[in-house]
Amino acid sequence: MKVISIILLLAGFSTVQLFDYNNEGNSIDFCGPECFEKLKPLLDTVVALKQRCDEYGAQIETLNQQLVELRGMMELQGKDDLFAELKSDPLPQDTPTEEEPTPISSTTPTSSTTPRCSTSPTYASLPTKCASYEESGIHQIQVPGSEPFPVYCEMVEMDEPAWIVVLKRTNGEQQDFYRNWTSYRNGFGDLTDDHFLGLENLHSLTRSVPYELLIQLEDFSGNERYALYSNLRIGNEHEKYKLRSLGEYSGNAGEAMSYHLNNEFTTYDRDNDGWGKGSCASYYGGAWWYGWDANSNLMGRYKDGPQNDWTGIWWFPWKSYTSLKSVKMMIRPAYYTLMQD
Ligand SMILES: [Ca+2]
Repeated sequence: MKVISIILLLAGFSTVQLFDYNNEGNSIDFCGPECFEKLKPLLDTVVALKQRCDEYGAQIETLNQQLVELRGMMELQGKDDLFAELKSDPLPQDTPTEEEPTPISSTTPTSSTTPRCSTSPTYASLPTKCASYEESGIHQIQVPGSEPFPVYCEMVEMDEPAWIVVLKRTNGEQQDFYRNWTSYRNGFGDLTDDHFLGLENLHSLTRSVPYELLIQLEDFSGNERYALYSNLRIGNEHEKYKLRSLGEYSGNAGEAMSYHLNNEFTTYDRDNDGWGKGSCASYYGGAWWYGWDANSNLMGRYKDGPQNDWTGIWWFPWKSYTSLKSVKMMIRPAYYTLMQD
């Protein structure tokens, strides 16, 4: 096979050598000065094209740098907006209110604290999240498009936004968690004690903005673990409150939720699990996003000690089926963690 090599030398390509190769691989003269004169216009064109390519390359590099800078500005701007929204009462002013603003009744649970920017909470001024409150306690929040509802806001770190407590299990004295679909849809329990916020509220909250999920676990020896998920999302009732998203896991409890991802919620009277021969809710004594099996069971029956019983409250990667003493599931908008990255 013949190969033609063109070597462009210094001084404006004043000297050009063209070579060919014989069958033994040795180079031989192929084109002399006369040939060069004929090929020079072609070579000039090649040189001009090369210069234009270099210019385009420089322009592309410049545009890439500008793109990187713009992306950085957009990210900073986005974080500034999120931070401002996080620090303020966020209900849009154009949120429709069919009724005159109505003060929360005196029978509604309240705490000793009030929102920073509100002296008389009304439907039109209710915060959408616990971050607007500065102390732990029961507060009213409202998601645009939904009725207000009370939640327990918990400050885990004093310099961080509070969390909404979704599930709290600390004892077996007051609340039975082996409940039906309606009960889990609407929520139950005492917000200051063991309770579940309700699947409908959980859906309303997590559909509005990205929420992170913090799960705290404690065994009967006082050891504590946690699991943090970056993006929790729960489907609506038509979707049987499917566990639609978890995001990324971090923590020291072990990862025990991803098994349940995309599973629908199951109670003893609504079998939506993947086990064809029975109900996981009945088998595990609780309610959860069961699949064919389970890898966690935080709504199981409360046990008075560290029993090896799969109907209890357990987190398999940490303690297998051994019952836990207390568990909490809490959520808050993922803004804060995003701003720390
Ligand atoms: Ca089943």
